[in-house]
Amino acid sequence: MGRYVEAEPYQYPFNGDLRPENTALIVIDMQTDFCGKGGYVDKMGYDLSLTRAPIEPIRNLLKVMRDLNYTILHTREGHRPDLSDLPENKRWRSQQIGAGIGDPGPCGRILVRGESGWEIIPELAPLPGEVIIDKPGKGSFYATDLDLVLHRKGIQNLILSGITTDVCVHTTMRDANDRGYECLLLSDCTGATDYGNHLAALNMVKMQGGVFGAVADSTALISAIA
Ligand code: C5J
Repeated sequence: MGRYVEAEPYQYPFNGDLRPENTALIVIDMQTDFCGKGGYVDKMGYDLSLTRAPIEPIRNLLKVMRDLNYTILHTREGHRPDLSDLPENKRWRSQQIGAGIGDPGPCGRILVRGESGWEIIPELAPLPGEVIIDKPGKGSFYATDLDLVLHRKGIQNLILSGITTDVCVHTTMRDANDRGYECLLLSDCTGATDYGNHLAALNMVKMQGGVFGAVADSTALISAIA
């Protein structure tokens, strides 16, 4: 008899093997630049309430999963101060929308490592010992050691939270799925700069019997593990 989360389109994980020893929660890019006043997303003119919506559900889930000794990982999107890891086209596109990566803003240089806007928001600050992955791109595996860290910890199940659902969370989930991780996306612990895109991103996961994994909310996850 296994342990399952009531999820869509199937009970997660597929094999019922859900334990603190083989399961990690990844909290993606909960940085001021993506959900704080004066950050990158704010400068682009998007509604911050959409990317701030997952803060409380994640905070609550972190407490539960930390108490149960699940592995917790965090990611930060950002670039080196000399911008040597910033593709020219990514910079150009950000300038077109008035939030040039590397340019000064109210929270320091936009999406640059070490600046205040790049920091994880205090409400969701990593605890000592929790792994932080610094990534230059949207996916959490690209140009990082995330895969190595997960393998070393014996992680098979990856639970995804953070922002944004349709960009960094989805890119990470798709890549993790291709690498054989069994993925669960949490609908209330994620958010996008457009609500329709958030819903579409959730739907995409559920196609073809769970083409990238499964979707549930944090309440369903907590009732399975608590
Ligand atoms: C974006 C992210 N949207 N964290 N980054 O540029 O989704």
